[in-house]
Amino acid sequence: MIEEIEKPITTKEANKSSLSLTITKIDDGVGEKSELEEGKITGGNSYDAASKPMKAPYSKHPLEYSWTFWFDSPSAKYKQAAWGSNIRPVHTVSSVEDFWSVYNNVHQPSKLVVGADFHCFKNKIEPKWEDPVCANGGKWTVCFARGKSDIGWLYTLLAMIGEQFGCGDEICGAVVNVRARQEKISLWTKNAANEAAQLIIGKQWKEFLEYNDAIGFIFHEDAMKDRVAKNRYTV
Ligand code: MGP
Repeated sequence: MIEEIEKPITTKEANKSSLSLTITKIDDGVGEKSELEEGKITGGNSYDAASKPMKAPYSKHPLEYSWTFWFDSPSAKYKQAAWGSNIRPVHTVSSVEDFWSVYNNVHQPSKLVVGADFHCFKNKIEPKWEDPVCANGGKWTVCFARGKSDIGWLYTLLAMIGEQFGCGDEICGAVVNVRARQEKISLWTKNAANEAAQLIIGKQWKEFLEYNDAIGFIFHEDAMKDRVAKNRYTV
């Protein structure tokens, strides 16, 4: 038997139906055994495989897009001359079930080593300014104290893969940067000049995260020229 259940994230999240995802639990057949022990009539020899009830075929719940997780190891990074030469794709997920199996088996940001960058981008988009899809884009950034971004990271992932953003096609992906004093989550988008789309995404993201401070949007083309680029939009 296949039973659909809602995976609880936190008690608070129970009210956030927009961020909940469905996972599938497969009955292991123990329930059938106990029913037989209670003496229910099964239509003949209960050990006859042919008389067993048919099991529904198991199918995963596909995501709108496939998503690739990338990791940038800090230990190797600081030995490299070229930025990004050590960013590696680690997993690609295409279903709700795949997402949870990866999420449940990788460290949350609070457990990552200082200097780590962990990315989740639409498949085939590299988490770099140089990627053709990102080249004219930009990013919104939210900041958390060290060890405090785990829930924000999860809510960001769920909002992205669950297609919760009004202009979902604009989204490239998200990255969490773990630094000594803070953890930053950035949401990368495609067309930085499309102010209306960016403002919709920025406002929605703050709502999903219940983040009350102002957040800023930086154009990648500005970041390429200036290490401390100015925000072009603020919400
Ligand atoms: P950052 O990692 O976005 O900022 O960029 P952060 O986290 O404030 O800095 P950090 O020192 O704590 O990591 C830092 C620098 O990395 C930039 O100024 C660039 O030199 C380089 N860099 C960052 N990104 C995202 C890119 C990129 O996509 N392409 C290239 N070529 N360099 C990048």
